Amino acid sequence: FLLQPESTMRTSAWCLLLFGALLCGLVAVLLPTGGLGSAGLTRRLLPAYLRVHRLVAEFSRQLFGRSNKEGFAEKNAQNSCLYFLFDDTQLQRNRHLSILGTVFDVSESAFYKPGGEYEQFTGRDASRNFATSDTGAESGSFSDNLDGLSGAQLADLFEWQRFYFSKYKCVGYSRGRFYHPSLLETDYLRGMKAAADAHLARKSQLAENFPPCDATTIDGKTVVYCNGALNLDPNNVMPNTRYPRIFYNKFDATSGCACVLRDMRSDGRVAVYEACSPDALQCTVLRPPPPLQVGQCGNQIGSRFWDLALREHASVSRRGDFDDSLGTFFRQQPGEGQALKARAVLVDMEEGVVGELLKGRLRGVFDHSALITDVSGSGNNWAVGHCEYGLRHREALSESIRRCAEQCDCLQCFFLLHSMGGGTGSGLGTAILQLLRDQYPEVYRFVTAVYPSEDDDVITSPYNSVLAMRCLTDYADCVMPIDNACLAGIAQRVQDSGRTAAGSSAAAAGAAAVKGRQAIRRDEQHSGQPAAEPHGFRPLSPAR
Ligand SMILES: Nc1nc2c(ncn2[C@@H]2O[C@H](COP(=O)(O)OP(=O)(O)OP(=O)(O)O)[C@@H](O)[C@H]2O)c(=O)[nH]1
Ligand SMILES: [Mg+2]
Repeated sequence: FLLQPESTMRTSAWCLLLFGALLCGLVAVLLPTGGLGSAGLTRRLLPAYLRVHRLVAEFSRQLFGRSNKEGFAEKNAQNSCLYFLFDDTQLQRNRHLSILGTVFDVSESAFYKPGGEYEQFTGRDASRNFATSDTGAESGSFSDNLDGLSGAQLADLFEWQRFYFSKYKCVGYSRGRFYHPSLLETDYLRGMKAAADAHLARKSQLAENFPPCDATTIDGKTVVYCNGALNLDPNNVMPNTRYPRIFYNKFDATSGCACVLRDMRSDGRVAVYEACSPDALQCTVLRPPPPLQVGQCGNQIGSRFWDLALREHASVSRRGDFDDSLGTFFRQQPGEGQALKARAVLVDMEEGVVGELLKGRLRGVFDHSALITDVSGSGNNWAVGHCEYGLRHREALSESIRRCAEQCDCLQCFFLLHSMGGGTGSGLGTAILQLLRDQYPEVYRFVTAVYPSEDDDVITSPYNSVLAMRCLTDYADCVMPIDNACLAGIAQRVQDSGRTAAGSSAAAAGAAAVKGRQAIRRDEQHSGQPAAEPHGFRPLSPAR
């Protein structure tokens, strides 16, 4: 060891030698007096060993002019990890959390105590769950297998690890996939690190060429701009002046506003905003009309959409800024706090589902003036929804739709989401389509209709579907039918593949998307604000 060329090995060898001498001295002095019980021996001696190692590492660095490059020594010098090697039983017994093979003592945090919200992460290495934002609450699966994960997911995972370093004491390493028994990193861990680094390098290159635009709301409209100020003179430009463009980022599969230099304006990845001059330094974003969610099914699927949209945005815009992509689906309420409001019309003829939405986590997001409800529902009867409620609520529906339509800049289509099996979705949904046809004949009507499965529990669903289909034929311009049986099958398959945890990255991403957890917000990581929970979601607030 003493002759090893690697400074890490040499340092450790020297360290062990010195520590051994120290230990002998201690034992010689303390054992006869009964000063050290054997149970606490290792625990008491470890900090001393760590201190000796640091001293020797520093001495070695000064002497040989080299820093420790490899594996654990560098990490320890930076993060003060203890040199403990944990096996699975020890991890479980101590209720420690392992991420990428690094073990943290989370026992002091209420979140990880028995009954705590994140108890499930203790006693194991659930690195894959961190990377895929799967808390395991639904899937019940935990794994440290990172095969098939994307660079972005791996980069996220290493960020999680930094988070734990910043908040909890690192007490050692878990043996297995990420660390050899010698405490050196495995090739597997190095490969994952390299993939994450490559991702970050590409991402920072992209961020340099396509920095995000600033955005603000002027007269209720979203305006995107570059160069840090509004109302700049487009005739007085400098070589570093940037122009707002829609940027299609294939790398992250996202799109949004990016500021590009003059000679990058013809890049294939960018496009001019509709109704905005190519030389403009700011553009008003044209907002599409809001979706109309009708009935229980429409509102339940819709609510997951809003949830997912917010989480996706949170994962892309780490500061949670209000930008043009958020402006597509949300608007900022004028006044104090500038609350975010979903641009949706919620319709249901019973109060239950909408009431739940208004009590849930997204309660602040829905605009109460865009809710239309009744008390008793349509009783799974197309005719009640279509004829009775269609007539009774025609005025309110018309008014609500008009208000939403006025807030959008390019009224090209309406988008309706409902089931074909229930009374409200099929009956009132198609009555709304008829109303749109009458009042906005020039505007396209797109419908996503959920068709009942073979084992549907609504006995009248075949009748409702047939009656509604006739209306769709007459009033809709485009229908995207969704087979509920297929939907359930996909969800099941994705969940199963998530359970084995070694599924493909696509499956994992799909699982997270179905669960609506694609983008877990790292509250404490990014905000500097106190947050309620490390794995939870920041309370929604606008323009942060
Ligand atoms: N995929 C999916 N299908 C749903 C959901 N909720 C209900 N459905 C389906 O929708 C059909 C029943 O329609 P609902 O939307 O519950 O009924 P409704 O439109 O509220 O009508 P009424 O209850 O009669 O007033 C059945 O085929 C259900 O399987 C859901 O959350 N997801
Ligand atoms: Mg209902």
